[in-house]
Amino acid sequence: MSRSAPPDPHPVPSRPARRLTGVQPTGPLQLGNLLAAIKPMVDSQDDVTTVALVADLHALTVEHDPGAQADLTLHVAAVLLAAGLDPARSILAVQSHLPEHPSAHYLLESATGYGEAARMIQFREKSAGRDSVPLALLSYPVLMAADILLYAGDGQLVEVPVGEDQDQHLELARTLARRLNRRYGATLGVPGVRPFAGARIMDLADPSRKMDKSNPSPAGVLFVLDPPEAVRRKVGRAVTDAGAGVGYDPLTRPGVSNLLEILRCLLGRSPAEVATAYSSNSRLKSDLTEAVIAVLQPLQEAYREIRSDPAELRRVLAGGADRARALAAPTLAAIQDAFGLLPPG
Ligand code: AQP
Repeated sequence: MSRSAPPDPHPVPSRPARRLTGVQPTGPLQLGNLLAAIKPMVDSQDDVTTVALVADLHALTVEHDPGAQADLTLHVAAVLLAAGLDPARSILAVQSHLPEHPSAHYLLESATGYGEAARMIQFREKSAGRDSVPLALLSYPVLMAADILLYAGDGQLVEVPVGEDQDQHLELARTLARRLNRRYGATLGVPGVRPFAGARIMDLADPSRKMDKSNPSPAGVLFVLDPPEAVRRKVGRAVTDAGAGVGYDPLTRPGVSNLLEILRCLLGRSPAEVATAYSSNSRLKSDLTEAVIAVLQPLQEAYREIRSDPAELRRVLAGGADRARALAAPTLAAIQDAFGLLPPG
């Protein structure tokens, strides 16, 4: 007789109800951010409640320039809007404008074990061999859990556009919700948390590493504000691999496969399908250049217009913070109540 598994007390609902996208203002945004995180978010804003956070608190886990931080935050917000995020349909807010985030972070930290945080694979990898490790590097997954629970603490399924390397961090949000319920009698819903990994765009000059906005050698990084000449130069010099013709195989031909991957994201087709249209790398590069420029030019025009009216941008962000707070504040109040804190007033 087969024994069936006990039913999951917190089954994951099948339809995503919210999408939470955080973009860190750690540098000028690049094509990987746009194609894998921002575009899917913009395209789905009619289907799911979309919360886009300029994750400036997360940006502090790496060295940063205080003199440039506020402008980078405005840059990220303006790119999101220029890419089509509609502040009337979606919520766009700056993480540090919402004291709910650090408040929830601290409370969740007090329910997280040191060993539990230190065992996270990302922490072990990022801290390995360093003399000095900021405490924030240890605790940022708890801040991520706070971000998630604040918008999904009613048990909704929330989608977070991160790669599988973040699975452990996403699961932490569920673990902490369960723990707060069990240990402190909270009544948080345990959210379903689903990563959605879009394409992974690699560096044009070194296709073994991810395209990255804070790469100190940006020759292989296509920034969303790059002018057409820069796009032509960077794509023209992109590393391709030895081998006849154009074929898609990320393992043996990472350079050309990356170019196909970018082109298929821009055209909405499969990389193999795109590959069949080309017999030479130079044709592929020139079509890719034009496709990138065609996507970036209208975005850059919209971006310039948005940045030309700083007061309006600040007004949009203030409105977004109000709307974000309406979702986040009740969850924070429930967590504070579970910890037995005296309510104000
Ligand atoms: N190369 C990439 N390919 C696909 N997706 C990418 N993302 C970033 N780079 C690529 C996705 O963009 C979203 C926002 O990223 P982030 O700003 O939160 O942090 P990140 O992943 O660390 O981005 P960068 O550009 O690589 O910047 P830094 O320099 O800060 O490390 C995320 O959904 C991310 O997966």
